[in-house]
Amino acid sequence: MKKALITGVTGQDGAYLAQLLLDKGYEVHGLVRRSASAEVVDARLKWLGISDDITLHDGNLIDLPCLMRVVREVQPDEIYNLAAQSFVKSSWQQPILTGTVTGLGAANVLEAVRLTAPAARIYQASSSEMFGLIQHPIQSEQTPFYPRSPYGVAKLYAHWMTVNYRESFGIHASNGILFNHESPLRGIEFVTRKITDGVARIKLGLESELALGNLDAKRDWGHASDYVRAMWLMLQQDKPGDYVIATGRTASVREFCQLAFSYVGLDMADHIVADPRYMRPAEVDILLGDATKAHEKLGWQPVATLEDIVAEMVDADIERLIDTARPRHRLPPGFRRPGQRSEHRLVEMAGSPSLRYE
Ligand code: NAP
Ligand code: G4F
Repeated sequence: MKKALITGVTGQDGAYLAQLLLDKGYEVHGLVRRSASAEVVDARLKWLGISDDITLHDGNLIDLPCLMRVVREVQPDEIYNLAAQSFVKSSWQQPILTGTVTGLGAANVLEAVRLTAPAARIYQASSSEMFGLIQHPIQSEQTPFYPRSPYGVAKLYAHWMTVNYRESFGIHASNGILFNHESPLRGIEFVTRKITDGVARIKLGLESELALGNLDAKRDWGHASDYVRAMWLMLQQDKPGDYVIATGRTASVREFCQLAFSYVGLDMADHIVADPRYMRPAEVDILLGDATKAHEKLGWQPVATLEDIVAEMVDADIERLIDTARPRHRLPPGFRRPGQRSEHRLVEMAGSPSLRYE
């Protein structure tokens, strides 16, 4: 049985990847950082119904001895480094933390593997945010990088460290340059989930407005479940490499709003308000990926369309909010009734109105 270690297992991609690897028969281990809200830390894993199937290890990406201990104990065949401070807007407020976790943290993972399990294969979660101020209208593995945020700069350091460890030490380390990918498990602070949660609230009469920043920004949006399949495929190759993963279609935040509001029969013009708090000091205006290499070498293709993604996310948010509003006997945090995972998981994943990121 193959063993995989996922850092960032409690995040969107970590949860979908863990599910994929369990389905493939892997023994799945995850690194989890200590939280005072331990009862909600594995909410996404519970939502997918897999929290009991994963071995969780207490640890943090910035603690190299701890990473070495976990890697030595698990001796994984594959390591997926998904952990990061991943919210671009926060990276201007927390540039040093972002550099430490998202940049140096990746170097810690590479170093832990080099010192304790050099035969393990590594996936590094690189990002289309590294293209930033785009140097070519369609971005591929050959397109020069020009990051526009502390997050993008940190990811670029991690990207080149991964290339460097591959070339210096012969480690099987691959970078997945993933364009934006979304799902019902997306964090509430990212624009797509903020929109689908907002649309659901407006549809249910809980709110009337949705405040957003730059509606003209364009992104190449795919589905997280398609993109974690690409991660796995990269580590099944005889030789490591770097791959762009994208759909080849770009759409603006405005178009995403139109799709989401019209899906529930509403007109976005009646509800969207512009709020400068959500503008960024430097913007990535447009991203559009060319995943030809992944199509040809990995045999990877995305399945979900943007319309599919919008529909799934809006439906899930409506379901969560209805479930949250329904009065019932609440169980203590961390507990669930046997065989009744749906009730608890929906409460845990519902966006909190008080939790609003600028
Ligand atoms: P996410 O939902 O924000 O998950 C990030 C994960 O990292 C969470 O499990 C988080 O733990 C963990 N983490 C944060 N700081 C940590 C630390 N110091 N030590 C250990 N774990 C830590 O992100 P995602 O959307 O799944 O993305 C996965 C990876 O792909 C990230 O590296 C992201 O930057 C990259 N990426 C994402 C996209 C996208 O569109 N989603 C595109 C390109 C690249 P907590 O649960 O405790 O917060
Ligand atoms: O959803 P976003 O916050 O994602 P962003 O910045 O593109 O980053 C995501 O994708 C990267 C891959 O390219 C990942 F590496 C990264 O970890 C993350 O997953 O913002 C998307 C766009 C931006 O242009 C932003 O300015 O939406 C625009 N936007 C407009 N109004 C907003 C809002 N973004 C947020 N979060 N909130 C708004 O109210």
